[in-house]
Amino acid sequence: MFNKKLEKLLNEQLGMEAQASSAYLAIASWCEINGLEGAAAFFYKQSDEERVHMLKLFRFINERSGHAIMPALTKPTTTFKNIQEIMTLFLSQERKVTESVNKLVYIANQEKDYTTLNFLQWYVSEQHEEETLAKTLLDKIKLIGLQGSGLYLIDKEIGQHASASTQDTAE
Ligand code: OFO
Repeated sequence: MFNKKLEKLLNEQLGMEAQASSAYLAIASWCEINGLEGAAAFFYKQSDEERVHMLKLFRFINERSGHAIMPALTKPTTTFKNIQEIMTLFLSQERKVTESVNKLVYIANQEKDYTTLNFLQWYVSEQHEEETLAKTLLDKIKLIGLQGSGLYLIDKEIGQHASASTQDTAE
C-alpha cells in the first residue's frame, strides 16, 4: 500500500514541476520576442525538462498504486525587466524546488519508504545541477553586465547551455 502522506506530497511536487514548466515557457516566449535567441532556446529547453520531471512523478505515483493528478496552474509572469531579473527568478524558483525535494526526502526517510527515497535521489542531483547552472549564469550576467555588447555575449553564453543540457529530454 502506497503511503498516503507521500502520495499527497509527491502530487504537490508534480504540481511544482508543472508550474516551473509553465513559468519557463512564458520566459522563453518573452525572450524570443525580445531578440534574445539564446535565452529563448535555453528556457524552451528548461520548460521541456520540467515537463519530463513532472511526467516521471506521474508515472512513479501510479506505479506505486497511487493516483497522480494534474493540478490547476496559476498564470505565470509573462513580462520581465531584463535577463538579469529572469535569471534571478530562475535561481529562486530552483531553490524553492530544491527545498521541496529535500522535504520529501526527509519524510520518505521518516516513513521508511525506501523506494520513494531511492526515486528521489535523481531529483536531488538534478536540483544541484540546475541551481549551480542558474547561479553560474547569474554571476556571468553580473560580471559582464548588460551594457553595449554585454547583452549579446550573455545571450550567446546562455544559448550554449541550451544545447549542452540534453540529459533529461533524451530520456
Ligand atoms: Fe524539475 O528540475 Fe528544477 O525545478
